[in-house]
Amino acid sequence: MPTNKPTGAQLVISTLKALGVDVLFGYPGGAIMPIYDALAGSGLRHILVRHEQGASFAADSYARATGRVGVCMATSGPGATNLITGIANAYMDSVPVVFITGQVSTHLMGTDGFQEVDFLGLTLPVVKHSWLVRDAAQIPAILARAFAIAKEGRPGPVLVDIPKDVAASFVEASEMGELPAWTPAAPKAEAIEAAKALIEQAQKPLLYIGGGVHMADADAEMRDFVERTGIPFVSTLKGLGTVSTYHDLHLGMLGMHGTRAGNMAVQETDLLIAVGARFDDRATGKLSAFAPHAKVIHFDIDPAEFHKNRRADVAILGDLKLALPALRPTMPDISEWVKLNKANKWQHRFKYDAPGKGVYAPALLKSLSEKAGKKFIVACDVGQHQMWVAQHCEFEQNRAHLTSGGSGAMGYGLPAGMGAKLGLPDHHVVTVSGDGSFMMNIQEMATLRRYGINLKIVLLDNSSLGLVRQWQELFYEENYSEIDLSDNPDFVEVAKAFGLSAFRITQRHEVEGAIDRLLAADAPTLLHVLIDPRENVWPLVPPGASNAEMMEERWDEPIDSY
Ligand SMILES: Cc1ncc(C[n+]2csc(CCOP(=O)(O)OP(=O)(O)O)c2C)c(N)n1
Repeated sequence: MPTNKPTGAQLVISTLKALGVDVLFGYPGGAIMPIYDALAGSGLRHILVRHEQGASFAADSYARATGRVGVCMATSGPGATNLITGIANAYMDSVPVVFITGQVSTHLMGTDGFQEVDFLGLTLPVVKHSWLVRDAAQIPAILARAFAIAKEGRPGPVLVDIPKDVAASFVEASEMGELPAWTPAAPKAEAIEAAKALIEQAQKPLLYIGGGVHMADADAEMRDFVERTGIPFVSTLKGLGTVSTYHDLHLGMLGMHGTRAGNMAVQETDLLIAVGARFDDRATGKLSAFAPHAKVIHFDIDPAEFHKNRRADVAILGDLKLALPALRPTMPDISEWVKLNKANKWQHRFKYDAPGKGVYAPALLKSLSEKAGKKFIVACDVGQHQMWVAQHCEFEQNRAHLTSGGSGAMGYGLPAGMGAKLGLPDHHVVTVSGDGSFMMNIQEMATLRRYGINLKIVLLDNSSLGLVRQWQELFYEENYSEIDLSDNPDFVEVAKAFGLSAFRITQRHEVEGAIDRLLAADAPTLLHVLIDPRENVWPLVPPGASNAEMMEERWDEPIDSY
């Protein structure tokens, strides 16, 4: 019966518009039909992916790249469960994404109805907050709250599960009302004073910068702090680019595949200043041997992070935008310490003169980041190529390095590149992937083609699950178990079949021309690079060892054709 009253589904769409959403990622199905019905012709830009996992990763990277809340929709049952990896990914890396899922109608819930799954229950450990909506009139308020919760404090994924009958029901028009304001905690003056005293007594202070800094939008404050104090810094995987990686005082990434200079500094420091970092095991190595001589100052927005892995001498809870400028120590003389670190950085710099004529992936990535310039954004997959990107690409700005850090989810790279390019169309967005990871969401090439998303893909193909192969080589006595991908399809032909441009290189002398051609292309393009399957990531801290016990680079005899 025609009525002027809106449906719950219409309220979903009108609220998303009112919240300023400009693009969302999704895939329709039975239980979410009313919402897709309301979406058609609404003016909201929806990207129809080819697999829900692609939508979840794309929404995540859109949020990381732009600083806005990502939005993702899927239907109940298998549509929703296909999102779980992406939800966990956003949770582990504290990314603000609102997931809207259809649910079976309320009278079918609990009956094992068609495409029914208790999605609220399934996702409980990996969401910041979730709702099962029972009253359509509440949709505007719930969505507004969901957006606010996703962003405030420590960001994270929020789920709104909407049964089909609730979405289809007519309600009195309701409004989302005022977006609830959230004021981040201001740091306590005593904590700032205590931190100041520790810095003023330190001889070898070191900053340990994590992904939380750019989540707090405190890059400018962080950069200012580095300039004011002259304290050398190491970055976590997610902290890369927060302060330019070109900076003189940057000692590189720390941890398992960190730089020698960075890890040596952590071993030596007498005051470790952790900013928006969580003492993750990939960064710390053996915890008991991590920064063994250091007192610790820990800045975080999430009190649960304090003393979780490492006891802090001073814990500063609150907004980094306030806390960093408030901390104004009179710096002691640390010039010898700075000199030592710069010398280590120079002495242990990466070398790119690998033997042979084949493509040396680290050199290719270094060249790629140089040629792409300041507006370079890279989205990685997971594996050796991911670690090479972290080691060899330079990042001038935050939000430029998009990687599945906490969860380490293969398949992230291609949809992540897509989401970032949609968010920041005037940047050079490049996905760097491995042959194993690429296959996990290869179908999203069709999405690139459909929407003309000008993403560039560098596929580093070693015909194997390289990082696993490396571990089997080094720690399982070369017992290679289920890592062979030598029967990969012809990726150039596959990409062409999806409607992309694609070309291949196999030799080192082809690298420069190929990167120029890739970056200049005005359509989504794949560069397929064959690399030595025996190449390893160096240096490496073996599992269970301390960061002081890094294994050093070694090069095999070259293989010049693969
Ligand atoms: C979804 C998922 N499954 C399994 C793993 C375990 N894993 C980590 S790295 C890796 C190999 C990655 O191979 P590839 O994408 O080819 O990259 P490469 O290491 O060769 O550069 C695997 C299987 C993972 N991180 N994610």
